[in-house]
Amino acid sequence: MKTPKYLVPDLFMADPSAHVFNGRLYIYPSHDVDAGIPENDNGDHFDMRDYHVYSTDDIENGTLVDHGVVLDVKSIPWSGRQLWDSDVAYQDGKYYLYFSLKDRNDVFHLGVAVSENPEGPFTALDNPMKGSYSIDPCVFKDKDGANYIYFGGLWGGQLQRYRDNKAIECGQEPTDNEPALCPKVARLDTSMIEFAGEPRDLVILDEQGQPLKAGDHDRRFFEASWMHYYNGKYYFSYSTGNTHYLCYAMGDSPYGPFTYKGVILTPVVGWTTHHSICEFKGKWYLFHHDSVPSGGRTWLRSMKVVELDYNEDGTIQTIEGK
Ligand code: FUB
Repeated sequence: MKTPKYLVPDLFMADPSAHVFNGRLYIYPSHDVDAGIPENDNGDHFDMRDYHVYSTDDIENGTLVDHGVVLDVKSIPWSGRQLWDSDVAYQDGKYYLYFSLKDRNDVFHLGVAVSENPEGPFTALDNPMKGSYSIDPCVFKDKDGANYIYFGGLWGGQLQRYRDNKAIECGQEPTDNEPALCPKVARLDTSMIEFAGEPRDLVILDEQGQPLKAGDHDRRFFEASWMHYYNGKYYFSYSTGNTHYLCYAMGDSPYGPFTYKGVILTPVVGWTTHHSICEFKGKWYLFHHDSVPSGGRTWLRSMKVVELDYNEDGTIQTIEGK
């Protein structure tokens, strides 16, 4: 499948996180709504209220099953507003849905909801993950079975309000010549609902081995973390936010450091770009979204899929977003 294909253009599903469970492909998107909220840098126009789950046994030509609403914001005990990006992991007979949500003080945290089935429904825990902040969780299971959670997002995602995992008085991005703010990574403990230790910075280096600078807007991390493993290497991929690229960096450990390698997807129609990368039936796919079906309304996005190609040296071939 070399041409990107929309998955459910009539319903606005964004931020797709794809995984294979029991030989079937599952997609966990955000569910965009037209809340009538004007667009701003805080992302208030992304006022999502529930999640659906999709699954298929043939992503190229098969039917995509909509498993319906699997978690509603009203059923989350600590909810304020805005159910943003999520991801799902499996461990010991249970499926854990990690999600981004603001509490009643308008502070983003990561929440967890649990199910016995990959298609849900999911039941949310009473409280957010202890010590969690910001948005866009992604969970990666390493070869040894350990699970790692990656998270963070700038601007509306509130990452600039923290340093060393603590809230600061005046949340600001570093100046252009300082190192960029890093995405966070923590190993999950065996309960799957807590960090095993303090989240660490996931450092992205340039070709000289120096951390990317905050002013390097075409390459520095903004949001939408994803981790995958291919041919002996760890790939951390992410969005550059205000410059709208999906980029990637390669490393030798789930903690990094990672070295910036290039662009996976050039800017799409719509402000945000977001993705996941998943192998299914021997092919690698990029799941992403754009705002073409909604006529360019940035807050009404539609998920897409396209095959991903690697070069012999392990680098990824760039896909055109428009
Ligand atoms: O869907 C809301 C936010 O937009 C996500 O959490 C970000 O990654 C961006 O896609």
